[in-house]
Amino acid sequence: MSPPAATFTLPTSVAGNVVNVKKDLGVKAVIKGQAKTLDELDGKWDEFTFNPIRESQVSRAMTRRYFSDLDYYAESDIVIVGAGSCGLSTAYVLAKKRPDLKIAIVEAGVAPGGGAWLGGQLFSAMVMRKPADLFLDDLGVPYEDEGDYVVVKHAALFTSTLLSKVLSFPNIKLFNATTVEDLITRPDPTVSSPASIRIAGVVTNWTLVSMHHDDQSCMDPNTINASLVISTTGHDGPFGAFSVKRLVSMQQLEKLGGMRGLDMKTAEDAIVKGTREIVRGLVVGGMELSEVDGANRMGPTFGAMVLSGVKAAEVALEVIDE
Ligand code: 48N
Repeated sequence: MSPPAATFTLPTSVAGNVVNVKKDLGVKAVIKGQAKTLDELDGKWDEFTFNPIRESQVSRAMTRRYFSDLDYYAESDIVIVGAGSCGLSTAYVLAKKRPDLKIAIVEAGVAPGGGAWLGGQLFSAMVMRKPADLFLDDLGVPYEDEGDYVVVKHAALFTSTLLSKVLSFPNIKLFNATTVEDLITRPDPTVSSPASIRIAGVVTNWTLVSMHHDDQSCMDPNTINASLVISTTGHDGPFGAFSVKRLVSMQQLEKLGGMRGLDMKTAEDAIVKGTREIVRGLVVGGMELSEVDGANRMGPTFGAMVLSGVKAAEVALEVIDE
C-alpha cells in the first residue's frame, strides 16, 4: 500500500530531447548514446553528460512526495515514536505481519538509528545475547557465534540492514528530523475515573522548531491521528523517555521509576517482559521503559532492544483492534 502517485507532466523543452519517456512517477529519459550499464561508462567520460533537468523538477520531486506522504499518514494506524533499535525492530515485525497497516515512524534526529550505530564506548562490534540471534537470522545479518551470545562485527551493519528493510516496506513512512512534542488524548470511556485518557495520536514539529520554542513564540505543531502509538524514545538524549515523562505531567503516571544501575542479566529480561501498553493507546518499549519501571540498564548489549521490539509489535496487534 503506498500513497497515491503524484502526477505531473515533463516540460516540453526536455521532452523534445528524450528518446524514450515513460509516463510514470519515475519518468526515465534516455538520451541517445548514453551507456546502458555502469561498466559501459568506463572510458566514456569525455562525452559523458547527465540527462537534462530543471531545478523546479527537483523541488517538485521532493515536495510533492513529502506532502503527499504527510497528507496520507495524517491518519495512521500506528505511530512509532523513535527510530532506534527498538522502534525499528517494532516497525520491521509489524510491517511484515500486517502489510495492511499504515505505520508512521517519527524520529527527532536527522539520522535514524538512535544509539545503535556503535557497540559500547564508540567501539564498533555489537553484542546480542541469545535468543536475540533469532532476530538477526530473520533480518539476514551475519554474526560470530560465541555460545551464549553473538557478535555483529559492526553495529552499523545491523542498524543499516534493519533500516533498509524497514524503509523498503510500502506501508511504512519515516518522518525524520521531526519531533513528537505532545500526545493527542481522548477521555477513556472504558475507565471510571474521569481523568483517565486514551492516546489517539501524536503532535509533531520540525525538531529544530521544537528546540526553539523558548526563543520563538507561536510555532504551532502538526498532528498525526492514530489508533495506537508505540513509544521507544530511549532513556536519555535531548528528548529521551518523552512519552512517559509526558504521562507523568498529565497525571496518568504517578511518577517516573528512574533507571537503575547497570546489571545486564536483570535489565534485559525486565525490559522485554515489561514491554506493554502503559495507558490505553500507548505501548512503551526499549530503554524508555526503564524510566517507567525503574529497570536496571544493560549497557552495551542490544538483545533486549530487538526483542522488546518484537514484543511491542505483538502487544500492538493484540490491542489495536480493541
Ligand atoms: O536508541 P534509542 O535511544 O532507544 P532504544 O530504546 O531504541 O535503544 C536503547 C539502546 O540504544 C541503549 O540505550 C543501549 C542498549 N544502552 C543501554 C544502557 O544501559 O545504556 O533511540 C531512541 C530514538 C532516538 O533516535 C531519538 O532521537 C528518538 O528516539 N526520540 C524521539 N523521536 C521523536 N520524538 C521524540 N520526542 C523523541 N525522543 C527521542
